[in-house]
Amino acid sequence: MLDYSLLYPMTTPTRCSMKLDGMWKFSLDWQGEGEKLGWSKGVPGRDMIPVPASFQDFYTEKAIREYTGDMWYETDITIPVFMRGSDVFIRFGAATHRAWVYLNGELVGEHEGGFLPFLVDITDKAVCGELNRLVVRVNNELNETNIPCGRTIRLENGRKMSKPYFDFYNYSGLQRSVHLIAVPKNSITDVDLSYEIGEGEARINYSVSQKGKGDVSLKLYDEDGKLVSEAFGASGYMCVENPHLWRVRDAYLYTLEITLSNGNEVLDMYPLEIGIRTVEIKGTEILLNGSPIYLKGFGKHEDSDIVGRGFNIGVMKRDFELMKWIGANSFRTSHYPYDEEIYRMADREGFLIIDEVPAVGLFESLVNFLDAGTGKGAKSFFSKPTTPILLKAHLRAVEEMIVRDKNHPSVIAWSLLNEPESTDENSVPYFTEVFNLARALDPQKRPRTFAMESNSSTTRCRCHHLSDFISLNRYYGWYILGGYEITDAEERFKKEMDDWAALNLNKPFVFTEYGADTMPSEHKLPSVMWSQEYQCEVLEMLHRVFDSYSFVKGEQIWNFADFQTTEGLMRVNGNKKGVFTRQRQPKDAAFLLKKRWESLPLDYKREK
Ligand code: GCB
Repeated sequence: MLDYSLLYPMTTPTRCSMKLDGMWKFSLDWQGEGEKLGWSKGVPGRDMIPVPASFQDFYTEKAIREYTGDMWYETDITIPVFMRGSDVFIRFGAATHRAWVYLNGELVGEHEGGFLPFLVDITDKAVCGELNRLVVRVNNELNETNIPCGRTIRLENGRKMSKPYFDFYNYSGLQRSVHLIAVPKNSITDVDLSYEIGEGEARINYSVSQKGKGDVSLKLYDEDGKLVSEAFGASGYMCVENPHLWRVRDAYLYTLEITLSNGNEVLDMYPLEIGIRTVEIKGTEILLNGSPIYLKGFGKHEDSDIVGRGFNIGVMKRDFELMKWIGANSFRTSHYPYDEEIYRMADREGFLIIDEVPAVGLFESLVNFLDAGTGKGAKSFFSKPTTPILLKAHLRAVEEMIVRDKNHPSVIAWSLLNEPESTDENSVPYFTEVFNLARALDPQKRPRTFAMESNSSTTRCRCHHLSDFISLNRYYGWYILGGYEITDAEERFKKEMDDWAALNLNKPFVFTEYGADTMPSEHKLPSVMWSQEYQCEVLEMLHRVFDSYSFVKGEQIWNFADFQTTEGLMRVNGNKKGVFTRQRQPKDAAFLLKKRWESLPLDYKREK
């Protein structure tokens, strides 16, 4: 179990949270000698870099952009005297892919996994009232014992290079905010919430975890700041009369104020924005508050010019405005959990999230997206000697993701893998552990799924029985029978859907990927692949098929925007399947989707 709290960092009457973002000293460790040379006490050179950001796209030298290995960050922080007597932590929003943290030259913490937060306890090491030197060694090498999977090779010139088993650039560094936080000795560490909605009333079941002593009490305020319910004790329930439910694109957020006190003394206070809603799967329906919904939206990436995968609040705002404009209601955090701000915004805007753990590349292939279409399987990815270590990292990431995100009303499902090699018997015990852990950790028992590539067909996939709804990534008309063969692609696609229908799984299906690479510069009549016209034709063909199967309950196109990948023959300065360009301007397909999505009701394909 996690030994630290993942509550979102906030300043409250009892807590203090300070962002350490800004320019940090930065040095690449070309020889891998930083540790030996004592860089943990101070990073050499004069270069500085913004935090949060990926380090790669600032520089003009290719060897720096492609750098693989250790990189060192340093900042000096004054820890205020008023933090004395509190528990003091450094909280990293993420460090990609692993990090060692030093305070005043001493190793104070380490973490593996590049897309989830971790806390480093510096209570006994921090010198309050003085400057403290914070140094972080970050390593961005890919391997098969951590997620996402890949390899690190050595070029003839001795330099290392990343070979991802996935289709996005290996952006890395301190890509999310870093906070200095002070928390009282007796503190609230976590809260579990689940909802039951009845006639004119909702029940909020809760369970608060704490460190140290103190009595728990809870107050629930509506959006006008009116107290609507109260409860006492570390676990129990609260009732809300005539609740204002959290709905799709019509969010309503209550504030749950959790207090830890000793008589009249408030020991800790933490406010959490919550939405009252339920999610469940019934037959082939996805139900939100008991009513059927149809998902319209995107697979996305955290990816933009200059800062790469670094969190950019302006880009986030633009993305949400575009998603509203186009009539989307949902997205998948392909292929890793995103920055926490994005979930907070989705909570406020009423978007639905399929939250994905960074388990991508669990298929030994550098061109997964190509092999997927050939029907050729990999070589039993889940029976390697390293598999148990990989599984441990995977389970840990599932735990960190669920602990971090379980209270967001926007999160309606967990995606536990993307396009894994699920055709081998050895995948079954591995997947079973991952799926069981997600069920055990989630107080709301949200639906679980994994995104399946084409090899994972009706006859070959060994694991789809574990999914509460089936997520298909399908590229008919692109990797499979593209161009003039598109008519055959449609027939082949219908044949596959008929095969799924014949299995009678009685589960909803969601297309978590479909699309076509498209150069915004290209127009052609009649169409050719890569032209804007062709992207629209592929979508029309695919939508026709989606529309003719009643158990298809969602479509999330690949991708929201063009994004950076490793360079190669199949990629023109990145993946161009965006509906928007990387600069967030529409391609023609955006207008086609807007017309379709604005016309599809939320309960599209509701069963009578
Ligand atoms: C996929 C992958 C995604 C790729 C996409 C593509 O199946 O899940 O990461 O970017 O295909 O465009 O090939």
